Formats: sequence, structure tokens, C-alpha cells
Amino acid sequence: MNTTNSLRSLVFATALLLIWSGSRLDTIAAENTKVNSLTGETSAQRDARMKWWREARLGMFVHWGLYSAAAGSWDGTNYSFINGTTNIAEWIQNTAGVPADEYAARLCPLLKPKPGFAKAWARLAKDMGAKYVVFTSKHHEGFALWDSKVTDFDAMDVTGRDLFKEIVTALHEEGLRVGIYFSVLDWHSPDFPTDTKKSGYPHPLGKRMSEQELAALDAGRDLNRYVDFMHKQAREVVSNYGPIDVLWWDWSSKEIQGDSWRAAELMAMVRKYQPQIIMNNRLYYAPNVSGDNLDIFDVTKGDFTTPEQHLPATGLPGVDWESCMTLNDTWGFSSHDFNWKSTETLVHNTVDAASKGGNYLINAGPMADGTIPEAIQVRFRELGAWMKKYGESIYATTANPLTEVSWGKITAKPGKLYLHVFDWPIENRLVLPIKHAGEVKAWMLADEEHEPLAVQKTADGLTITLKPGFQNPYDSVVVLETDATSAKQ
Ligand code: JFZ
Repeated sequence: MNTTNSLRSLVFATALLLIWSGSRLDTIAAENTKVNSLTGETSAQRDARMKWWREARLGMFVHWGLYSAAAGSWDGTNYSFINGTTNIAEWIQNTAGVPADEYAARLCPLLKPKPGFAKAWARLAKDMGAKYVVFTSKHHEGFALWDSKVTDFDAMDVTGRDLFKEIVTALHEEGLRVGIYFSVLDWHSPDFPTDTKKSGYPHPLGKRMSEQELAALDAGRDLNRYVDFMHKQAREVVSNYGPIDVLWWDWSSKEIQGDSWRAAELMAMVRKYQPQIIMNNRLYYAPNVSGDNLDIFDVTKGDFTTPEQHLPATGLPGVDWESCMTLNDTWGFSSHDFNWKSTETLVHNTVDAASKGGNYLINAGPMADGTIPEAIQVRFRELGAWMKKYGESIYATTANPLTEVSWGKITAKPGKLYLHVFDWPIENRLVLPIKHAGEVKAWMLADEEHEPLAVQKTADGLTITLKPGFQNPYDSVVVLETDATSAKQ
């Protein structure tokens, strides 16, 4: 090769190297960008910490406490669900306006967890295909499932058992990640405000006593002392029970959030004991909990946001989110709410969430002895049977890179699309509005032989002829190997 050519090659190679190193430096810079001004965490560190959670896609929620013994009734009245969040069973103390002492006296003797209840929960979560379990360590009633040193309103004093420890141990034994729901409300605390109208803090007595009586009661109460107590309780659960993977905070409102709970201090304390922990953003008000209008997602307020009882219509692009839902209408066990979602709905919701880049957290409300109602177990195990066969199309997938399709949903992995066919197409011919991809290969995920499906490129995009023998009653999944991830223009 003559000198000129050699020189040209050297210049070209140098140019390539400069372009590559420039883009590499950009990537490194991006990975090293500090995304959390409070913790100094970089984008790469955050991605590494969130990785298991983003890949998990499906979790089991458990609401279990003294309210489970009330089962949605008080003094012979069955409180049934009304739209929104009214009369949900775990709010029975508030709904029925029960003073803390009366509530504790009536329900503590009824909390009799059967031996092995926690192992049964963990087994069911495993059978359902959940990768993590979030359970209520303490709900608004203030009853602590762990052995708390700052109150005797806890499981150790009432049952002689550290129920929190039994649950965490059972989850770890099944290889499940451990999430704890922790309410910052506390209707048992003598320092928690009672005059809801005046303070904005929900409290059972707010319905039963006059403004004057409530004012007199609150005069002796000290909110700062309550927040100190609440921080001590949070410290107990994150420092005494080994690795905790998720902290699922609850409750804030527009008026009561953030500094009301000394949230930044609380989250910093938690991270000191559990550096890898993932926390939701419910110590701060997030409008998307009840609606879709997520304003600005701020990672300093939490790692993920929590749409409740709904799936965001178009997902929340670029935001980590988890949709939590009840299986019937209520989180805590109710003796008279049989409005169970179908297994098909559970499968479709799981797929829908994943197709929008989110997680799905579906709830079980065990009875006072820890038994999960049969209606829940059946549905969770049917969901698990589907997940066992098709989980590859959910776990570690990312959102649909194309437009929505009429016949189902789409999830993705590098070089692959998973076509979730809810409505089987006429004459088995599925149309995917995708630009004419290069080399494509398709097969039914349930077909262990991966026998190729006929794929035609037409003006409408790709037409794939499905095999009826691999149809699934809830969701038949087609794997499409393609590098084309842009929808047909
Ligand atoms: C909260 C709890 O009150 C409820 O009992 C259950 O534990 C649920 C998972 O979380 O419910 C909420 C909290 C906030 C809103 C709605 C329901 N919100 O901000 O609209």
C-alpha cells in the first residue's frame, strides 16, 4: 500500500477513534451524571440499584393487621366499599369512628396468626410469579407487626411473636425480595392530631367529637413528638431485620407531605441502614396516585411513583412506576366484599403495566389468622401458571416501542418484540403495523420447538399467521425477532 493510502487509512482510523471516544465519553458522562442532588447518586448507580426492581415487573401486596379481624364490620354494621377509597376495610377504625383504646381492646385478642402463615404467603407469592412482596408492617391504625421498643401496641406484646420477623424470614427462604409498607399516620398515638377538619390529618375521633372536645384533646398532643416517635419506629424496621429491599411509604396529601414528616431526614436515615433500598415517593403528594397527571418526577422524593387502582393510560415515560390494585374493592380483609377481579384481568393488567414500562403490585388481604382467602389463592395461582409459561415476555422487558395495537399489548427486549394477543385474529392472521423490518423471525412463545410462523410484508406492515394450537385463553404470546422498533409511519 503506498504512503498516501497509508496516510489516508491512518487519518480515517484516527477520525473513527475520535468519534468513538467522543461518544464513549458522552456515555460515561451521562452515566456519571448525578441524578440525585440529595444523595449524589449517579445515573449508572441508580440504574444498578433499580435493576432488579425494573426487571421484577410483578409483586404481591399484603394488607394484614388488626383491621383484618374487624373484616370490614363494626358493631354489627357491614361497611361496604363506596367509590374511591371510602369504607375500605383497613380504614374501619376511621370509618366507624372508634377511639384507639376501644379499637385495641376489641381487636387485639382476635389477632391469632396460625403457625406457618408467613410461609404460606411466601409460597403463594412464588406460585404467582411475583418477585417481591410488600406487606403492611404498620398501617394507619398504628399496630406494629414487629417487636417495637417504643410502643407496646405491637405484635410481640399482643401475640408474643415477632410477626414481622416471621414474614421477612419466610420471604427470604423463598428467594423473594422484601418490601415493607409503612404508614406515617398513626391513629393509636397519643400525639397524633385528632381534629381532622382543623389539622387535615385523618383521624377516627374527628367524626365523633365536637370541635371543642377535639381542640381540648389536641391541646395535650405534640405533633413533633409524634414525628420523632414515627422516625424511631421506621429506624427499628430498617435496622433490626437484615436487608430490606423496598420501603413503601404511605400517606401524604397536598397539605400534609414532605416536611410534615421530616421526609428528607427520614429517607436519609433509612438509606444509612439500607443503602440499596428502593423507596416510593408517597412521603410527598403525588397527584398521579389517584389520577394520571404526574407533574414532575423528582428522584429526591422517592425512586418510583405509585398509581393506585389504575394503570396509567400511556404509562409514565422515563419514570419508574408501579400500579397497585386490590383484588376485590378493599385492601384489608372484608367478610362481605366478593367483587374479585378475574384471572384474565390480572394477566392483562400485568401485561399492560409491563407494556408501559411499569410494575404491577396486586393485593391480598389475609384473615385475622393469616389465612389468605381461597378466592385470592385460586386467582394468584392461575396468574402464576400463565407467568410460568410466558414470564419471559414480562420479566426484564421494556415498554412497547411501537404504537398501541387493537388486539393486545407489546413488550420488548433487545432485538425482540413480544406480541401479547388478547383477541385472536380472524383466520389466525395478526397484523403488526411495523415498518418493513429487515430479517424477521416469529414463533409462538408456547411452542418449545420455536417453529417459524409465516410472516408476510404487506402495505399494512407485517402479517403473521398464528398457530391456533398455541392459543392461550388469557393472552397468546408471539415472539418476533426484529431490529425494527419503529412503527409504520
Ligand atoms: C393508601 C391507604 O390509605 C390505603 O388504606 C391502602 O393502604 C393504599 C395502598 O394506600 O390509600 C391511598 C393513599 C393515597 C391516595 C389514595 C389512596 N391518594 O393520594 O389519592
